Amino acid sequence: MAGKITFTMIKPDAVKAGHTGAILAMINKAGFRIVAMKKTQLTKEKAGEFYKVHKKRPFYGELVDFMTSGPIIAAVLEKENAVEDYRTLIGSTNPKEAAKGTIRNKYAKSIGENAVHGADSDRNAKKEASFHFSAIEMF
Ligand code: 3AN
Repeated sequence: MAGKITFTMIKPDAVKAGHTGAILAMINKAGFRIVAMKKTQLTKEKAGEFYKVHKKRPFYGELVDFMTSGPIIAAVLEKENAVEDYRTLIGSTNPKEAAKGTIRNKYAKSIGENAVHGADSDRNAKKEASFHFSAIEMF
């Protein structure tokens, strides 16, 4: 059975461009409940750890630099079928391929600066949520 929790970040490009409110409104409108949320800035160490699955990829350095370049919004979201439904709401990694009306279609600039992160599995959603939030910060 699909889980009810996913994890997202509004990335530095979208926060800097002032899209936080519009993106949160899309998240709410799509039926997600905010379980936890904070504005924070990742250190190189934290970003490196978060994206360690991509360590061997050519864009890893660029990804860590970008994700630490400014504040982000980290949030845990709840809904039936959360991971899959949120991936649908955000659209493809490459904004040129993201379906019309998705968050990345509206707000992403490029494959690297793509406005939002969404967990890709129930397991990673749980891992990523507890990477950013302690149990007493989730409601
Ligand atoms: P998604 O965020 O859609 O799950 P992943 O997990 O393949 O995509 O990639 C994680 C992040 O790495 C992306 N959100 C993006 O910022 C960055 N990224 C992925 N592919 C590239 C690429 N070809 N060039 C630069 N950055 C990339």
